[in-house]
Amino acid sequence: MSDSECPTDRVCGDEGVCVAPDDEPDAGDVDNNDPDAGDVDNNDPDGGSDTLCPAPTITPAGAQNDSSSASALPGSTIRLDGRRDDDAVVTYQWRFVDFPYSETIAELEPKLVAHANGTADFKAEALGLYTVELEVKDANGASVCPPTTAQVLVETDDQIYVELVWETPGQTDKDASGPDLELHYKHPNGTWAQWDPPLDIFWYVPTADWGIPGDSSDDPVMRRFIDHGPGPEAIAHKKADPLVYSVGVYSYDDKDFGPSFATVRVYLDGELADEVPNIEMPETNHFYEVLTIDAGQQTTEYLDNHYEDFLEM
Ligand SMILES: [Ca+2]
Ligand SMILES: [Ca+2]
Repeated sequence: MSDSECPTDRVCGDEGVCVAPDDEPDAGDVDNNDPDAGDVDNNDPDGGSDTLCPAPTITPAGAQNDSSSASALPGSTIRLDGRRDDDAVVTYQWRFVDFPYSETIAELEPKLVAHANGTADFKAEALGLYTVELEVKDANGASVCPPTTAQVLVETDDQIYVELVWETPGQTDKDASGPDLELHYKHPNGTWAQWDPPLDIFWYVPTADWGIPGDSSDDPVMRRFIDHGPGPEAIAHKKADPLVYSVGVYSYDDKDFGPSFATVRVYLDGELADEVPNIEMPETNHFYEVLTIDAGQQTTEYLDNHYEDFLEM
């Protein structure tokens, strides 16, 4: 197509579409009508706002998804894809607008690894909603599309799921290896931190054969543990006998950073059932009995017991 094929008041635009002369590309104009820039009220007869400014897709690793929302299990690697169908030279800028505990523990923002081709990935450890925003910019740094978002809800259907996160105000160097807290989950017949019989689940006893012997579907599992903040550590009990289990937090090593402040969340059948925020863990060897979980009643009850010099490990 050429200008002569267009009506008298139109010219042939870059995409072979007749456009008003004013709509010709205008470098640096953010709110532009540049058909190459893929703006939403563009002149692309194919409805180019969809192909040039697509919402990113969000997909747990190993799954299939072509939409901008998904659900995933904790610990999943999440792949974002904002690639465009055209060959315009653009850069892709991603940022989290929301993630679990974002209002209280900023350090829990996952590391988002962006690739030049318009994909990105991150690991979603904590349960909850993650929202990522994508901005596509041209060579001049101008936005070529309105920001778009993608969301993934990290959830589980375990009967009991306990999550521990923590922050340490005295740790000013956020890159340093911060204090090490431990999540504990104890059978009613167990003793804290004893591993024989294995009735307290923590990093040293990450799983045990509870319930029906030889049947692993009713065993508790330490899903994640980590030797520094901010966590999360998590224990999953997919199918629990109708007993009363206890949750504890131990300060294994404060690493001379002073008190840490822990939050414990309890999910029952996938729903947030209880949260104990802002638990002060003053120093190494401090133990806190947080609460009990009645798996028969599906209820929780606070213990709120602090112990100094509790364990000699
Ligand atoms: Ca730990
Ligand atoms: Ca078992």
